Amino acid sequence: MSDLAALLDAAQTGERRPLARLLTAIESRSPDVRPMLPQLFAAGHGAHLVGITGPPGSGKSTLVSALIAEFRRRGRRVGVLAVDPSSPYTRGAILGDRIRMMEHAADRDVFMRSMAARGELGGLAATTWIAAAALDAAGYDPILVETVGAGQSEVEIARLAETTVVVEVPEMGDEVQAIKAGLLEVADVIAVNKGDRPGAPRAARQLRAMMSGAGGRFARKPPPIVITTATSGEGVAELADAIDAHRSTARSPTQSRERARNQVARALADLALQRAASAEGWDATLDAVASRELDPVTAAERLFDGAM
Ligand SMILES: Nc1nc2c(ncn2[C@@H]2O[C@H](COP(=O)(O)OP(=O)(O)OP(=O)(O)O)[C@@H](O)[C@H]2O)c(=O)[nH]1
Ligand SMILES: [Mg+2]
Repeated sequence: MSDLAALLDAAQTGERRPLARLLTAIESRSPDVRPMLPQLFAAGHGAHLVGITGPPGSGKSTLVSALIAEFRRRGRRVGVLAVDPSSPYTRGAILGDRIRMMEHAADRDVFMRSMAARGELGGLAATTWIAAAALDAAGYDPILVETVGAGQSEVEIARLAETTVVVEVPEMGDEVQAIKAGLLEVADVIAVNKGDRPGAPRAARQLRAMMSGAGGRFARKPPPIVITTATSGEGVAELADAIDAHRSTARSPTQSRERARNQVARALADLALQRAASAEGWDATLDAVASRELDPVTAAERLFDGAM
């Protein structure tokens, strides 16, 4: 990874290959990346980082593709990261995404990248964050991050995004409803996709009632709900408007600080674990906890304080 500045300059003009190599280094957690981080973050232009999440098959990739088209019409250069925490080995979903977004493959002002899971969840969130920083430094804005599935990692990645779009579909079974509740808490904008289905307006009304219910768990201002049909593009301009409108809210001092806190907390947890795991006494400590001679909290305290 010779010259980061030259690489970023080239990327600004639509030269995607060096940027693709940088993302490979980030994804594989190359030791070359760490020394670049200060320069990478300093080179950022302040791109809007948008998370797109929701139940499997709700149309996230189709919607991302439609959003790319909409933002391109608005003269923006668009970066896309498709993150798949659930399947480190099978790349089926990601291949599907590639095909779905293929219509933008020839556009030099669109950069798309699939990121597969490597290692633990927290690591994936951190890697995604650095990849987004690289796209920001390369002049893409907005950066759309699609996460597949519905679990802990989605919520974690959503917490790093400035604006989180949760994609729902009408006529969901109870099972999906349960997943939904957790995701709705992180929603800044809700897209009720598959708007061509008859249940869409009703689903939107139900969600609205649920989100604005007095004394409910959603104490904050309810997010806007937009009905979209990703396959035809209907409602996608409104969705892009809602995303753009949320940008300034996301950048209030309180929210910026909250995000900074999450990023630093994540990095700190990774660092503590990394240091402790390479310290002397790690194996002995694990053995002591396994044999119940030591409780895990005391063990962690001792490792953190370097006392093992
Ligand atoms: N009728 C209808 N079908 C849609 C719409 N949007 C997406 N689909 C279809 O829904 C299916 C799933 O779409 P994807 O975009 O792959 O959904 P996804 O949420 O990215 O799926 P995963 O990444 O696997 O979780 C595809 O067959 C799409 O063509 C829509 O607005 N209306
Ligand atoms: Mg998808």
